[in-house]
Parts: sequence; C-alpha cells; structure tokens
Amino acid sequence: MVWNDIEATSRDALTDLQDQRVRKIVTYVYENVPFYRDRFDEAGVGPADVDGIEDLPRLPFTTKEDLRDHYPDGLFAVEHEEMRCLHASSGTTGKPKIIGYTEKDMGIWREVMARSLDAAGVEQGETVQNAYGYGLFTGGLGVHHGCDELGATVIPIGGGQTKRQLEFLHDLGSETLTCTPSYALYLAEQADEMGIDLQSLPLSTVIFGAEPCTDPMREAIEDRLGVTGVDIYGLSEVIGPGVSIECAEAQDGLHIWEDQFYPEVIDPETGDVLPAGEEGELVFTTLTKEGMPVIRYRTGDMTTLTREPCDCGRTTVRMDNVTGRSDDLLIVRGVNLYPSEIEATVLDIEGLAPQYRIDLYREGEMDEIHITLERSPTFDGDPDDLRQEARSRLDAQLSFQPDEVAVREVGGIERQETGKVKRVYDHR
Ligand code: DLL
Repeated sequence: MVWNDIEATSRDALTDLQDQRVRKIVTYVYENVPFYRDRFDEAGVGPADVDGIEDLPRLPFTTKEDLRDHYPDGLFAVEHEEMRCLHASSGTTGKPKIIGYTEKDMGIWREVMARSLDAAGVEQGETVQNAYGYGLFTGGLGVHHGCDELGATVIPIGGGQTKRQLEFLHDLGSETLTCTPSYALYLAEQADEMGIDLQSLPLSTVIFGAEPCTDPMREAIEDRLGVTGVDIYGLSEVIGPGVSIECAEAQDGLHIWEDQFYPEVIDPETGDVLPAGEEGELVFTTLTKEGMPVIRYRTGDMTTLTREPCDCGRTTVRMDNVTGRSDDLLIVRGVNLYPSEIEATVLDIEGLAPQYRIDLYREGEMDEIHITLERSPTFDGDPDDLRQEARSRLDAQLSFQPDEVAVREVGGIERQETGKVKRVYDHR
C-alpha cells in the first residue's frame, strides 16, 4: 500500500513524467528568474538544449553561496504577494537562506510529507508527537503539514520542554515521535532519570532526521525507546523534511520522491555525474515547484543512490542515509576523515554511550585532534580499557591516531535540548 500510486509506478512512466517536468521547469526558470537566465546564457545553454533528465548535466550547478549572494529573494520566481509562507535556513556563517512557498508549493510539501509519514507506518487517526522545532526551521511545520494532510492527530510540542515531552508521551499515548536522533537519545536518558519506562508506552515509531544518525545511534534509539527508527531527510532549499524517507517495512535506504525532486550524485571535485552505487555529493532539481525552484542544487550531503527494487513495493530511487557532508571533511595531518566515520567506529564499542565530540586545535604548524567519548551507564569496568579499544579500532579501521582520546563519566558530554546537535568544535 502506498499513499500515492506514483510511488510504485514503472520506471518508464516515471522517466516520461520527469522528462516532461524538467523541460517545463527549465523553461519556467529561464523566463522568470534572471539569475538562472544569466547563468544559462553564460554557460551557452538554454531551454532548447534540455529535452529531458538526460540533458540536465548540461546545465550549471546552483550552490548555497548563490542563495546567500542573492539574499533575500534573488532566486524567487514569483512576486512576494504570491508567496504563502517564507522559511529560513541558517548556516553557521553569513546570511540565512530564505525559502518561499506558493500555495502550490505548500500543496507539494503537504503531499510529500503525507507520503513520508505513510511510508513510516503512520496511519490516519494516530497521534504524532512532533518535537521538531517550529518557526523558521522547516522541521516542525513540515511534519505538521504532513500530519494534517494524512489525517493524523499532531501534538505541536516543538523542541525542548523535555519533562513535558515525557509526560505527554505517557499521558497522551502517541504512537509516533518525530525529532532529531540526538534528541531521541536525550529523551531516553531523561526518562531513565525520571523512572519512566519508555518501552511500556504505546510509542512504536521514531521518525528522526535533520542531522546524521549512524547505525550505532539508530540501534541505541530503537533499543532504548522500544521503537522502529525511520530516517527522514530533507533540506529547506528543496522543500524541507519530506524529500526522502525510509519505509518502515525494509528500513533499507531512503525513498526519494523523485517525481518531485530529481536527484543526481556527483563527484564533488570534478562535478561529474556518478553512476548508481558510487558515493558522491547529492544534487537536486525541483521538478514542479513554483515559488523558488532550484536547478541542480548542490546539497553538500554525501550519499549513494540505488535503483534496486525495495521489498515495500515502491519503485523510487533510494539514497543511503547521509552520514557526512562534503564540507564536514576533516583533513588531519594528511588523513581525510568524516566525523561520521569516527562516530561509527568508536560508538560500536560496548560500554560507550552514543555521545561524542571532536575538538580541533592548532599547535604551531600542526593540527591536533582530540576525541571525547562517554561511558554508558551500564559499564562498570575500567574507562582506560574503553580508551585503548577506541584507539586501536580507529587505527585498525581508519589508519587514524588521534592526539588525545578521553572517556568521560555518564553525562560528561554536554547535551543539547533544541536545534541540531554540534559534534565538531574547530578551535583553529
Ligand atoms: O533539516 C529539514 C528536515 C527537518 C529534515 C526535519 C528532516 C527532519 P535544513 O535545516 O535546511 O532542513 O537542513 C538541511 O540537514 O542538507 C543535511 O545536511 C541535514 N539533514 C537533514 N536530514 C538529514 C538526515 C532540515 N536524515 C540539512 N540525515 C541537510 C543526515 C540530514 N542529515
């Protein structure tokens, strides 16, 4: 069962639809957004050169810098009064990216979020406790719109208020919780402290996203909350949450709603399109959006695509869960590392809590990297054994020797109640 038949349509039918839509959107942006017209003209390409998705690589990329350089509305394709809602995605530096949605775009968002919730197993009439932040961040309202479209009962609690979250999970009996993976773990810890047994609640699903979640973290969420964990992905520039999601049946890659958002994976260095199965940077073209379509938008997120059929019956392309961004890459004394690789290697160690932080310093000419871990509440051995084990796994699996590895007591790594978790602190 799928929410919309398009999710399980034949590859040929989907490609036909994508070809039609891409022709239309390329003409639309050329006629309505001077930024795209200038870019295409500079590259010597135009709508006449694009007959379908196969021709997309002829068009130039759009980047986060382009959005910032044309702040606030230089990529809008309609007048302000036609926008029904504006969101903003704040980066770590500079101006936020402003995203506008017309009435039609709001409909697309509702639809893809309803499909996503349905794929995660949420049914009409069920209750969803939505602990993503409301406001300019697209998480809270995105999930809210989807619940509305699906006919689920949404509790718009937003981020934080941990005690109230736990009370509500108990008293209102939500079947689904939506929040970041780090917050799901924080809730589990606080429940332990308050003596609440999360396993005994009706809660059966956590839909986590907005930040990376490696396998050890997912296992910790599933075990400690007694749920199925479903990974949802999205970014404001494309729509918000609801670009892709795992299905609860297979939990094996995230189904991209590719009738709306056409994905490519490229080599981040050369910009060449990579075949399915090879890891690279994810790029999206929105096929139907009206207010602020994006063409070949570089997300910075690293993933792999697969077109193998999924057990759930959906035929859409799937992406691997995103565990790193191309700009997260740490280059430490000539070794290239993603924080997620460090995380996946060390958090697999029995006795460590699913918490960590990485600090980078510069000593003279040399970079130094310090890794801080935390023992799990059930570990009663010598923390030095955990430290040694972490060192030897990092060396064996990543050929990496950090300058310092510390293992703190339970709660020794600071927790964050709202927003996206920060793991890497660069003091250089
Ligand atoms: O984080 C939208 C969202 C809200 C997705 C709630 C899922 C749930 P932005 O604030 O614009 O939008 O941030 C987008 O967050 O490019 C990724 O780097 C990261 N991200 C989002 N979902 C995931 C995920 C929302 N499931 C940026 N796994 C993206 C890993 C994710 N990273």
